[in-house]
Amino acid sequence: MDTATSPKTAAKAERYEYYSRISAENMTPLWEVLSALVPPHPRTQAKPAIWNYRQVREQVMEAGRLITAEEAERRVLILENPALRGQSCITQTLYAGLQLILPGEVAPAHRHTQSALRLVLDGEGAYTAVDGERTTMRRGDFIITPAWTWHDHGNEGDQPVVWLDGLDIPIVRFLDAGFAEKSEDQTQRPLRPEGDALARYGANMVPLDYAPRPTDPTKVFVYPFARTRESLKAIAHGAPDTHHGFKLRYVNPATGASPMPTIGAFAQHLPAGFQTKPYRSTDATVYVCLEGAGHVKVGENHWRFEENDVFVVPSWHSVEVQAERDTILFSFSDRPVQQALGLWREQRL
Ligand code: GTQ
Repeated sequence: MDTATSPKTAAKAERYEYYSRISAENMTPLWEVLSALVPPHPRTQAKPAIWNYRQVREQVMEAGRLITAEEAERRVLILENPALRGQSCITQTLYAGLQLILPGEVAPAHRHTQSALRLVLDGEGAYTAVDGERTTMRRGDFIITPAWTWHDHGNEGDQPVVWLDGLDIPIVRFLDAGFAEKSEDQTQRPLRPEGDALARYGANMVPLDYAPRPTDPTKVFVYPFARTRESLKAIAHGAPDTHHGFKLRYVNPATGASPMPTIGAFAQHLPAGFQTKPYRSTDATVYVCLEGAGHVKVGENHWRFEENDVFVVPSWHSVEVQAERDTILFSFSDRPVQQALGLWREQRL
């Protein structure tokens, strides 16, 4: 039979002719896209990826010879998911980048509705200031810049300092809710001495009249690595969780909620030789190795990682980690958003 005139082909031709007519009215048939719109399980476009710090460090330093922090406003190399190039994101919902600040430089004060986290990776002597309080940036420190808080960074030491930025830029862009402004002052005048917020809100106590609303940003904006590390080591007795090792979640100590409404953050200790069982969850997660080294399997990808390497586990991709040595991993994801919306799922495989 001549296929060009078969009833099936004729019906298709009629449909396509119909699609092109309704397209003129900005309409399109659901039945052609339904299974993609309502998939049986997440089918992310994002791909697993790793950035080896040793390989990219020199390129980060090269940026320091090409542009000043002041001219750039923020001198950052964005880590783009290889399947989402040009979109400035490491997962569908999160942005990550490596920020460099050289001795004597300042990254001028600004604020925006995007929330940010910093994870200090390399070098000493930099500070970041959040709403009038400075904090010295030490390796492994987890520092946050809640939405709409003024922040500037500076380096008063003698070494280049690099940290990982994590922001909810894609979420805020998706919602078309982004605002930003630059301060008239390059650097904020300190309003309180360093350590004030941690002493007031981060020592299992709060000021007498402190009654935060659920949407108020956390007052604690630095989680020093020394404390995190001490906690991770102190809980490393008995059997580690089969899928996570010894893993803790960062919280706003006043509320128990995630430090930022859009980004959840975690730290985990995997004892030398430990191997996690495969695990997956709907929150695509960015991992950073703070201590140790090992191998990670993400979906079908196998990589070796060492200190300061960054890898991304897309939504619903299984992850397995094997620690060569005592290993500490930091990670962050959009989990609080998914949990607030009742969407978050996980599976121990
Ligand atoms: O340090 O304020 O990586 O505003 C991207 C946007 C860092 C920052 C980024 C920002 C910042």
